[in-house]
Amino acid sequence: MSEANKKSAARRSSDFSRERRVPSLPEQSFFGAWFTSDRERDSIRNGGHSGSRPTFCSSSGRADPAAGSDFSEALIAGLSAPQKSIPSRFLYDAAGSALFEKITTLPEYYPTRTETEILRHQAEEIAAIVPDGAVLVEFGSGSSTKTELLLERMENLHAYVPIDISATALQDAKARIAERFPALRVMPIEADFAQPIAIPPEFSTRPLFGFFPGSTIGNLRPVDAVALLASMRRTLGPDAHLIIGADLKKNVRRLLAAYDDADGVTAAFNLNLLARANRELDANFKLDQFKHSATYDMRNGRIDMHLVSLREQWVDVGGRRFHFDAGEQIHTEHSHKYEIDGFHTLAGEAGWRPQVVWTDAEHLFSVHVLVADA
Ligand code: AVJ
Repeated sequence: MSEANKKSAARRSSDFSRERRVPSLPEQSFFGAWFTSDRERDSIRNGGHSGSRPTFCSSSGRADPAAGSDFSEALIAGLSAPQKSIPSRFLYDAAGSALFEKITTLPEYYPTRTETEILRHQAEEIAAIVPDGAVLVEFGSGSSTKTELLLERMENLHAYVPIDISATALQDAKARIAERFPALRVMPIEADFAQPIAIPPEFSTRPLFGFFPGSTIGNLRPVDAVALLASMRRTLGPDAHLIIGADLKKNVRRLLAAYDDADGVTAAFNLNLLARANRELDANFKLDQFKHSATYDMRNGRIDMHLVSLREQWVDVGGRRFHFDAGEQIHTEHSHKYEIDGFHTLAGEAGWRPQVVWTDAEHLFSVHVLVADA
């Protein structure tokens, strides 16, 4: 059987199928960047709060404390452009994060549930790939809920390094994980994972495993996704692995339902951007004069979320007036969907090689193990 046929046979054959595996690389990492940031007793604060900010949010779904300061600037810039837009990272203030949590429990929103199922089913196999003494580094760890499924099986892990922009999320996660896994070192890093991160040198000589679940990678345009994956590869060093979740292409009706649920939770999540502008920036959006819309862009393989103006209107934001035509749209989020091969191509452009990929029985979602190219 050709390699391609073997692959498609594996894809058809069974639930949670393993699709491809290449031999593992040596286990030592030789990451050379020395850790120089300030170091606190149980958390490291590491860059990320200055300079340009990314156009996406952390997978934690937590509020980004630094985001409020540039919300005004980003909103005014976004509403001034011919095609109006608001960067998706602003979806996650406290109210938005709570709404996102609610989305993850909706019957229509399959990604969280399906990825969790895949991780639960494959935890043993994932743990078998991770050698004794390795360090697990999670990008945008949030509450670290999915991580516990892996930690349960990784008995000889040296340390867990959760990276998140929210200090509170890190503290809560650390406390819970330290209690549940008393032998495990937990060394949180408070940082924006979109920025380069320095792994403490005491860990950087060990086998490093990145973990980036949630299909957050899908919120980036492909060029930005490649840049982030390349940056993670630099953070983790030459012999690293990366365990990453990517949402798959599927029936369009199913995709649209996931982003426009019957209870209107996703609509509320999207409209919260305008409510947030009213709360924080002295804006006067009338929430009943805009509606949520989710469409699937076939050519780019992505869901686009918009807020649509229901009539011609003017809105004040921080002392400026913005005009909206009836039917005019504000773009608020991309959520890219991949084929397995397409995702491998993307990872390859960032210097990662596929080692193994798992999907669920319905082929809704994929979890990949990637290995850094030499
Ligand atoms: C958690 C950012 C990956 O794109 O599916 C959910 C965000 N947006 N419903 C996604 C989201 C609308 C979610 N991510």
